[in-house]
Amino acid sequence: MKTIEVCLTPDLLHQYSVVEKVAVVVDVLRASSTMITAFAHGLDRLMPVAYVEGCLALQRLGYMSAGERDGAKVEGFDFGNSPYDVMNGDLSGKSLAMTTTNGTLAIEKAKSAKKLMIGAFLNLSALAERVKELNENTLIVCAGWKGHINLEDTLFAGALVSKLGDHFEMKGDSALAAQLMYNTSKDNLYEVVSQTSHAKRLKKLSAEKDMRFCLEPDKYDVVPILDSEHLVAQPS
Ligand code: 3SL
Repeated sequence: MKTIEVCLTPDLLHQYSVVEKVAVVVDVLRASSTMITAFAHGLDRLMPVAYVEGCLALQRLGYMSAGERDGAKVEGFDFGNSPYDVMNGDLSGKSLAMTTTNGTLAIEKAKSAKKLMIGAFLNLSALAERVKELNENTLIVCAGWKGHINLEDTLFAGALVSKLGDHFEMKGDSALAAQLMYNTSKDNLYEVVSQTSHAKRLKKLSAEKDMRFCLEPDKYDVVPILDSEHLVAQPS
């Protein structure tokens, strides 16, 4: 049986051999949720970029741009890091360059994986099906917050581990901890996530509605996957 592990923050990635694994990168609030929403609304490809300058350079080459610093849209970008921005942004058939504080950095750090996919509650079941089909040792990489763990990504990791429990062997206590946390929170996810430090940051940015949206399970069946430098929508 293949294994499933959880890396609770990209700062711990050196403890896992990501090159030998399928990586699922998650930043529930809000980067991976925004990416999934953009693809669900027709985005053609997305270049994740670690730094603002890289995004602006791609914008000059014709890409649309999206992302945040301190949660706010970066000056000169077309979109912020809200699912509502990209669903109303007519991104159909377009290329998007995106940079966020933790989400795109986590992708950058995990990109040597055998395959890299993007997960969030929004695509939970479709993603679980894809991971099952691939049937490789799998590592869930939580974006966390500036090197620290966060609860919302850990809860998502627990949800995915729960879905894959019969097909993969859980390896390491972080997978077990994530699953236990998810099991005690799943019936009141919004109330639990509302208590997190990032929820409090988002409230200050009036992005509470984003949070509610990002916690909706299985809204979309699209699974973004890294193909060379770009994320593309997984063909079904
Ligand atoms: O850290 C990130 O990558 C962002 O998702 C943070 S925020 O929700 O846009 O503030």
